[in-house]
Amino acid sequence: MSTSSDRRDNGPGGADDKQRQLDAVRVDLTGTELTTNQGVKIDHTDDSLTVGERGPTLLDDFHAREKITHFDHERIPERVVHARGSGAYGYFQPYDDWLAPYTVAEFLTNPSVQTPTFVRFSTVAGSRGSADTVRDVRGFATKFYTRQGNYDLVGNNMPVFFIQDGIKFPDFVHAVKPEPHNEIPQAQSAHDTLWDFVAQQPETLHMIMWLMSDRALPRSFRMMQGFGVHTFRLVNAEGRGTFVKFHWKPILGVHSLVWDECQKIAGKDPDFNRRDLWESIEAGNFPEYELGVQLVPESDEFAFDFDLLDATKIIPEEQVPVRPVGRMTLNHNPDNFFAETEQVAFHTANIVPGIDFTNDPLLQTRNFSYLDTQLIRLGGPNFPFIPVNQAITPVTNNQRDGYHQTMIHKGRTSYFKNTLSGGCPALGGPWPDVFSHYQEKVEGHKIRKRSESFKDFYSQATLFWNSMSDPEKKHIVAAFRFELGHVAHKHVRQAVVDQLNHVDHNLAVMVAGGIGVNPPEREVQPNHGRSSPALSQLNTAMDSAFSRKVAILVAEGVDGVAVRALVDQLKEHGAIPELLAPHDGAVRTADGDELQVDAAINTMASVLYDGVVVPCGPQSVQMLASDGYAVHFVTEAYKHHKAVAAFGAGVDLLDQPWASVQLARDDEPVVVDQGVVTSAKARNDLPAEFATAFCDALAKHRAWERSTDGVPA
Ligand code: HDE
Repeated sequence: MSTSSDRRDNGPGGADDKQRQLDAVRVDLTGTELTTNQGVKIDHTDDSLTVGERGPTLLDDFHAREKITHFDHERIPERVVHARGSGAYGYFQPYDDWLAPYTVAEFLTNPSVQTPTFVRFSTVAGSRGSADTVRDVRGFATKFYTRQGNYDLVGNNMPVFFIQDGIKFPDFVHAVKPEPHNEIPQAQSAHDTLWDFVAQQPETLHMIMWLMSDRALPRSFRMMQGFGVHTFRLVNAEGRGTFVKFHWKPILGVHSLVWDECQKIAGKDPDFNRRDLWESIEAGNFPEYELGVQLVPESDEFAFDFDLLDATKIIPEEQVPVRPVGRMTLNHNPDNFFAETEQVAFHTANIVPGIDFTNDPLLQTRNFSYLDTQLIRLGGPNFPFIPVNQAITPVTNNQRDGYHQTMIHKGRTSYFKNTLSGGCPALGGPWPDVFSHYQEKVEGHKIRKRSESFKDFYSQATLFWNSMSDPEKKHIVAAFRFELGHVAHKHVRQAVVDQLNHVDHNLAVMVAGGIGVNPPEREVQPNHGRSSPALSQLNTAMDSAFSRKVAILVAEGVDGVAVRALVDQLKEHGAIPELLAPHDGAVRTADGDELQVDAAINTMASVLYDGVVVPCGPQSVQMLASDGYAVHFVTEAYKHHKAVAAFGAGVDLLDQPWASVQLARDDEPVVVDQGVVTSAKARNDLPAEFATAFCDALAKHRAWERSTDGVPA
């Protein structure tokens, strides 16, 4: 478990600077006695002060009034978007100084500096209490507590956005949120208003392709990418700018759940992603992400067939490679959800010397919105001094007073220029010690007009579609059919299909086939045929079973010798095995000893694991075969293309009419077919290759080649 006392301490100017600062406000009530908010000790908090035993409660009861009043005011408004989130502290460290010619931002260029960070991951549409595994974009917001002040990279797990100009944001959000008359549906995009908006606003289509893809269903916050989305600017010591796109790449690769699984997890464990983040950090399996940048010299501003300022476009990685800058490790859970994760306030305009904005109209609106939103959410202008938001650098200015002021500024001046306080706080300088806005030359007329260079809505939606593997395409078509199948208005379904026909004719026809509308007769324009392999999740890292959860189903008479060996081998590969049985407690093995169980099968579900193993033991397998939860567990894992394994008599449980894989028979030591690993051996004869082959299947995440359409869900 990581606690404030056991984390690494690398002295001032390092990864723990923020934790040291927070230590000053952390409160531990162990060994204390109950007091009021005024510090008065009390000996009774269960009964109000009344007149007689059955009489009215008295106003004199200051303790009851204080307690109830505080309770009445415990809630603050949830975020208007990204209300549901989970956070963690960590640090970022650059690999080397190769970015130094491009930016004066020290945290990106000084490899000896570990910059503390706080990251909040979120869904977008749902309320604070909604489920984690909904189809949605995920927020990936990082606060860097740098030695030059706070820098916030407020990104998402998708590299583009729904709209090009922030003025449309309220319309988009109103359309995707629960409908206003009945507040249905919660945290779902599958409803009329969102798709009505999409059909009327074709600029949404590229992002909609991402939203219908597996990217919208992350297996874990530890297994998803992050993107700054906008083109930002790096600025070097000479004041020269370079366009930049920021990318986070998870070291564990980018992996997703399947839709059927997501819907079930939403009931079985609505905190699935939050729990995974929390437990991984507690277990020391620290999430890690590599920060990379795509750089474009200002002279190439117009070298692309799209506008760099258009947030509905990516720069394909094959065109401009993502160059690694450094790594972020998340190693510390918050102590208090409200104080830290709920009160953290991100703002796109929190930038430091060496980083600057561009004129992306979406970014420009965000630079207004985030400060504004914190004022209502956190109740006044002093939110930067809430501990999680506080910079690790001194904050010295003449801003004063306001709700919840906690500092006591001494002296009689709070204005600039003064002579009475020696002119302090004084102006700093020169650049790059102080922030200085990038000197971009801008001229023009005041107009309300979208640039012509923003008007290609379809090419990159097509690029995304073309870049998908067959299973990914299949998932996208199924997603469109599910979503539009929940749209009551036929004309809206038709209008979306007609829009999809601009992306790809076959896609539109396939979607139309599932939702009872007319397939478009002919293509609007031929598919350009270009693709970007980096967009497919099939090209992600698939080399490790690290932190994958494995259920081993056991019952009385199980082969304890092999199970114990397997547990050790799985742990050596970094996987997390858990023993599930028809009942909690312990089971007696074939050898008569006891095996402790982690949970009863019917309190868990296959959807909460990455893989499942059915061990030998004829009696054990017979019991599992007659337990509907156990049979369903294995069937469902198979259906969801997960790593499935069995040995000895356990193989019988996989011998089902719907299972179209080859299973180990007679004396075969290990057979691997479509992510299903079986062995006819048991006890001490079970070869070590069994665990290795199973972990390879886990590392591949899913066996998409397995056909599972006919398997019961
Ligand atoms: Fe946000 N967004 N956003 N957004 N956004 C908020 O700020 C907004 C956009 C993103 O974990 C709000 O503190 C506007 C793009 C994340 O606390 C609000 C526009 C991207 C988070 C807001 C956008 C994001 C937010 C709500 C269009 C990806 C959660 C609460 C111009 C690059 C941060 C809050 C956290 C939160 C406004 C578009 C990401 C209202 C007006 C594009 C990750 O200020």
